[in-house]
Amino acid sequence: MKYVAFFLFSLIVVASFAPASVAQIRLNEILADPGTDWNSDGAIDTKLDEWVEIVNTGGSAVDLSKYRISDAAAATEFRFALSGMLGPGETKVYFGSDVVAWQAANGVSQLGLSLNNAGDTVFLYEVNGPDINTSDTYTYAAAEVLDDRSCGRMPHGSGGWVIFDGMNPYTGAQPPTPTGCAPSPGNQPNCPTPTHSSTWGSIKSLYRG
Ligand SMILES: [Ca+2]
Ligand SMILES: [Ca+2]
Ligand SMILES: [Ca+2]
Repeated sequence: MKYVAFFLFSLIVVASFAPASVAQIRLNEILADPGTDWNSDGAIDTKLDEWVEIVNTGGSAVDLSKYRISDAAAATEFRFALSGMLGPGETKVYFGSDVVAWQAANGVSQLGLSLNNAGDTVFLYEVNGPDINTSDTYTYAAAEVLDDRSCGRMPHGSGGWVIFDGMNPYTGAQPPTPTGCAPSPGNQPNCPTPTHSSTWGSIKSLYRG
């Protein structure tokens, strides 16, 4: 009986600390180890071609000027202050080059997004006066990001985190799930069409020998 009471008490404690609702602006995709000219400036750069995609999952436009992106736990060390409006269902991509330009204009160290290839945590903060809330955060491992893999939500905006490994297939067993979809800055996941290879194989076998 004592254990049942403790279990129920634990449930109440967990429930009371659960977030009241999912944040409207969420992290949606992260590419930390670029081997491609993702920002289309004519050069491949380990800092400038990193990117983070956010999405507005709500039904109304949001003023992004309260939001900050950081790879450090302290919001005071944020890398980038967002600006502009984001409409319902819309995504926005911030390349390392966008972040460096903001850092140069604001007189802070031009470190870009500083997404560590060996694993890192990305924070999306919402600042309301003295209150700093974590709107969303994601911690990735090296396998999720190495050599033009990205990690992100699937389904787009609403789902859990998966690996978009279409450019560099992941065959290991470490979660999250590899999808075969290519990284998709500013878009829905770019996934291959199923080929039904087993069906084709069984058709070919009819004409063998
Ligand atoms: Ca990196
Ligand atoms: Ca580039
Ligand atoms: Ca995307």
